[in-house]
Amino acid sequence: MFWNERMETLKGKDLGDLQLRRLRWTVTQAGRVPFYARLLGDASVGTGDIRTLQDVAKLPFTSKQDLRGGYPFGFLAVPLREVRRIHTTSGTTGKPTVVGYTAKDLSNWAELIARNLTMVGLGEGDVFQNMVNYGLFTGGLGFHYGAELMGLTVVPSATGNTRRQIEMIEDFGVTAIHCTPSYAMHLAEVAGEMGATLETLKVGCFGAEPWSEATRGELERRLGVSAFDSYGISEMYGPGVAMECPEKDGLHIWHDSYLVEIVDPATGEALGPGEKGEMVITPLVKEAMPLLRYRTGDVTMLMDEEICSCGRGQKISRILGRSDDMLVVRGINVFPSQIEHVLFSLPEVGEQFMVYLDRIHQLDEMTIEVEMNRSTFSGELRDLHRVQEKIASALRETLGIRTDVKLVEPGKLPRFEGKAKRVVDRRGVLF
Ligand code: DLL
Repeated sequence: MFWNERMETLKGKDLGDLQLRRLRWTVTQAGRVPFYARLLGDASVGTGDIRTLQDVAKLPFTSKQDLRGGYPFGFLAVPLREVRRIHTTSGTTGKPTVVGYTAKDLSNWAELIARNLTMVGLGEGDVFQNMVNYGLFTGGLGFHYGAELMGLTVVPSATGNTRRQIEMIEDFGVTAIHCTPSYAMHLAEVAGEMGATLETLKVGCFGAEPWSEATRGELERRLGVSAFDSYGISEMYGPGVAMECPEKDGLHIWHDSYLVEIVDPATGEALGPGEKGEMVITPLVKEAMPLLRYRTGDVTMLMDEEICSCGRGQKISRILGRSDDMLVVRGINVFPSQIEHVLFSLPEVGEQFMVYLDRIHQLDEMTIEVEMNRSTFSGELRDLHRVQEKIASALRETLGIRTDVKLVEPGKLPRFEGKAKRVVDRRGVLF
């Protein structure tokens, strides 16, 4: 099922020509931003130097730091009066990044979301409950307008009051939900407590944070949905950069709107399909805030094209973590998503976990608090020791490091409505 079949299935020379034309347009548009005018001038690169798609490598990278330096409106390529809406990133340190949208940007964006939702089998007659923040976060309004455009009935329930969310799903006959995967786990837990069967649900769109195949299995079983991974980032439009099709084997990039490269995070050298690295994105149709080769910090890889049975093009694998919040524990690189995958593959594990990093006697120590499920919790004490040992050894096998596993009562750890913050790194802090 396609929203824009021609664009979604464009291939070969037709796609290459379109991307090149749009890349050249983006370079011209970026030249209206003083930051880029200077950078392109210093590198003596202009639109005329972009003759093939490979010439993208001549362009400078843009970092999050660069965008921060332009706060608030330094990266706008149009006058503020042409900006119809502003979103910001949820940045936890320093000033957020401001993202502007022209009227055309907003309609481009809504179309990309409509493609996402059509691809996962939704259409007129579906009732879509959008359980993410509706403010400056791009997930709320972004999905909202895309869903309306394609004729879904939208329930803009936003976040909070999980019992009420569940009542609405049942009372309104909701067929599809959108939220973070960690909130979806919480929803499943509360639905279980309420004895709600959520019978009408069929599709779950989950994104905005890393999650694993094990979590997909849990969510599909407990919510009775088919669960799809949705990727986006505010610096582009927000969600609507890439999403899984019913094959659930990689996320299709909306290739007419985003040019994706995977690079070695240390050297910036291009990597080929199958090689893990940092995703660098150049948006091809952004008017208000064009960007050149934006370093997303997200680690993934390009998958072999031309093999998807759905007919769409280029795919990336699910996001493995961030190049910058990758944890380095006793010299070993650990992605929180690996921990999640191990934990949620074990039947004794409940809903939530937290990771704490400390430095004790100059050594990194990783403590993982893991909620048990109800039946493990009510079992024998000696079984608990066995479960603890089992978890620690599964983690050691995958991560290659020893961890201190602490089992906690179901319901004890924090729940998150938006993105989960499961890692607390206390190594730099003096107590
Ligand atoms: O999270 C946009 C979004 C909203 C995506 C709703 C999907 C659904 P930001 O707040 O700017 O934007 O955060 C972007 O979140 O660089 C990734 O590190 C992470 N992220 C987003 N989607 C995924 C995903 C929105 N599917 C940052 N898997 C990105 C893993 C994801 N990480």
